[in-house]
Amino acid sequence: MTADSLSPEKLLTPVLSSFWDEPEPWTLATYRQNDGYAGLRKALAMDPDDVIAYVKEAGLRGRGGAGFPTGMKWQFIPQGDGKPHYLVVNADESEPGTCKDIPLLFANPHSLIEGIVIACHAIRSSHAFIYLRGEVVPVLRRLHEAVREAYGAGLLGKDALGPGKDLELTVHAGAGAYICGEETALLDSLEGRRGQPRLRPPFPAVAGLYACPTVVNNVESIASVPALMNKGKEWFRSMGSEKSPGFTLYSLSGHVARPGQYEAPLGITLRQLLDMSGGMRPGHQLKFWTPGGSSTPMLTGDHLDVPLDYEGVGEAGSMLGTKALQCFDETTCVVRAVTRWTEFYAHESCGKCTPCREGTYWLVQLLRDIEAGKATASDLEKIEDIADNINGKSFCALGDGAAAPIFSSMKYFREEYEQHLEGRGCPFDPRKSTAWA
Ligand code: L3W
Ligand code: SF4
Repeated sequence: MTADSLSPEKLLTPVLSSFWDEPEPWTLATYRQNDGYAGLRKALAMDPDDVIAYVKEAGLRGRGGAGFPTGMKWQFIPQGDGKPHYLVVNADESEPGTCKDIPLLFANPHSLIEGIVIACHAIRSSHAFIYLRGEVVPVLRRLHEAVREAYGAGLLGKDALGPGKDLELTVHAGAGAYICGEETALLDSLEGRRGQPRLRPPFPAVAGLYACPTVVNNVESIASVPALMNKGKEWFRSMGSEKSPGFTLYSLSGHVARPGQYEAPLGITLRQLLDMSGGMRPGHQLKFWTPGGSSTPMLTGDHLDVPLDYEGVGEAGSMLGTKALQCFDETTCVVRAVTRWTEFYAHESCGKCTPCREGTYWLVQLLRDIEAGKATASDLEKIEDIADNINGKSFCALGDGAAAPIFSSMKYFREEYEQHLEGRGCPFDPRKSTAWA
């Protein structure tokens, strides 16, 4: 049966979110009642290299934005090198619109802890870290509580990975800088320095935390491993597509009738997700959307049937990114949305490289002028030129992410930019329009 022929509800494949509605789903007891730590038992009975091979064969790809194969990343860790190996979980979720890891940690922290123990067994690590976005204090408390429970149950700590094989897990709260979600800036921050990206290569797999081999994985990537180990790679591959298999969390937000987390196979479409979630808010139509946060080029209503996997969205000229589907209807001014996102990138630019530090600042000045009706046609060429000088010429992905909404909005909505020029200002301004009524 193809995904197209299934009813909207049948498309849902709740795994990580399967018991979020139960009372206190975050406790070890509830997790165990729902098959919790069954995958770990299977993994610990296997040779570490076989666990890596199994995850590779299952085809799990990183859920943090880049879709890099998880098993391959684990395999990069050199063995027999005499150095400590580290696992660092990137829980610094801050990409605009992205809101999957925080709810997952809040509702089901043990899926991450179980995944961490499995991954540490696979890469032969005895110390793992969770780098959590610092602002989410309730999640920090819940995570600490879950880690305490896991230590109490012997799932972490002495002999956690077998006789004589201890495992420590440290939870670290960041201080609210978006750039610390970039893996090497995160490592600098974890080491106690100002978080700024490092030159890659060497990749963290070779020289990461304290210059030792380190796997940096997203929360959802690691949390997906226990179910994969427990139910098997064939079960995992029965969902999604050949190159992008498995289930995943899609975060729907914006002008939709029922925003929230929808767990479904990779490769379904926004049309199917909107069918599941009651569509756009009543009486309104989709104007533009992002597949994975604002760093992924925006798409339009013409792209409703693009498969949400790394290939389909790529072919449409965007990236799947974090699967943060922000949906905007016809009442939204695209210039205003892009200006707000660009203000975010300018504020969060770490300042290490000139194209991003200077370019994002000037983009904001020009976009604010356009929004206010103070710009001319030559300013549109200027913003394209500046975005061109940021894209591919910056030190890390934040620069490319800042350029993405400029290029994609100019591609699809150039006319709307033009409508703002030379004293006209925003056509969506409520004082001029009834669009907001
Ligand atoms: C060893 C090699 N390791 C690559 C590893 C690398 C990393 C992973 C992916 O950015 C994207 C970004 C955001 N030997 C390796 C290797 N690796 N080659 O593979 O690397 P990369 O460079 O493709 O991506 P990245 O630097 O991890 C992630 C986009 O995702 N994004 C997500 C943002 C997410 C947040 C958030 O809040 N969660 O900020 C959205 O679009 O723009 O392009 O581990 O080490 N030869
Ligand atoms: Fe810092 Fe921006 Fe350069 Fe990245 S692209 S290193 S965030 S200044």
